[in-house]
Amino acid sequence: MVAFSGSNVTQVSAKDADFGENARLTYKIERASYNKFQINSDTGVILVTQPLDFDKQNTYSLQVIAVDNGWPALTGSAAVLVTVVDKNNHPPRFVPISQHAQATETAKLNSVIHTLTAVDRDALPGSLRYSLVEPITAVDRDGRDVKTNTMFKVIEIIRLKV
Ligand SMILES: [Ca+2]
Ligand SMILES: [Ca+2]
Repeated sequence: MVAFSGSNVTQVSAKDADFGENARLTYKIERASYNKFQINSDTGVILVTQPLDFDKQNTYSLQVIAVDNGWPALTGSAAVLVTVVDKNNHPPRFVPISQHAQATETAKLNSVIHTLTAVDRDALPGSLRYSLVEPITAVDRDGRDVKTNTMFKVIEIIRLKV
């Protein structure tokens, strides 16, 4: 999950068996990792204050306390474990993005000429699917674009010669 600043995560509440000011509670985060969360001191609503990224860290442990307004003030505490839910927020990437493969002109049909690997921080290894994007373009040995029709003509000429 990528949660944006201000998103509600959860709400904690505490009970106080006293009355009046002795039961009026203020909520605080006593201990948290990375300062990514804030608690509304009156309501106990916990907010995300910085973006979360499952692929970097997928759980956060918070220690929250409720303090009453009595004298002396008394506190109660609770642990809140925040689990980040993954979203597909990273595109697949080829490394490097430009690659070179060689194939001999006598390469047999279906022989392997190159293996590409892409990485995606959301995906499990081996779970990506690959496909060629049409049109596939070609250049001749002088660097000129080869049109499909031209290619057919060349093949026809060779056949005629044979
Ligand atoms: Ca992805
Ligand atoms: Ca993700």
